[in-house]
Amino acid sequence: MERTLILVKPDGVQRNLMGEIIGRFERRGLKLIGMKFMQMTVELAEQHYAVHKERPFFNDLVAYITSGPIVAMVWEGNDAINAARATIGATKPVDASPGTIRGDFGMEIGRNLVHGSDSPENGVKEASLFFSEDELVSWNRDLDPWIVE
Ligand code: DAT
Ligand code: MG
Repeated sequence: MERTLILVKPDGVQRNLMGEIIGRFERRGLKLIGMKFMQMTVELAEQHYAVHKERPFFNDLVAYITSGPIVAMVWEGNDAINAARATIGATKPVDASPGTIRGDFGMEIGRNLVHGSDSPENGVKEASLFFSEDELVSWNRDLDPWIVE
């Protein structure tokens, strides 16, 4: 079972797209195991985006992600990483297919609405940056046999 950290970024919150974005993961069949509404500190943002530290856009990225509240979530499922990234769409919203979150709502890479982990290892690592293990909920979803064979 994989875990992915999903963030509704500050533009998603400000544009009243929280429910729309969360609903897409929910309807897809991923299972929510953790959620919080919060504002990221610069310190957390620098940790979360540490791999991009040397990139020219790093400071803008940190300023954007800390500019307002976000929704941080952990979703679980078989192939959760690929399922979530397909639902999110390409990094550059103009390249993202219609039907994806970025393809339906985004115009620019610096306002691309949502984050999703890019590997199972990073899913676990990123989830633990935002959530302690006791903030994650293990629960049975009665619908599961209709989603997971
Ligand atoms: P993703 O968010 O699709 O996983 P990423 O991990 O490569 O993309 O980059 C993290 C974020 O950094 C991305 O959502 C937007 C920003 N970013 C990436 N490449 C960029 C670029 N060339 N110019 C500006 N911002 C960029
Ligand atoms: Mg990434």
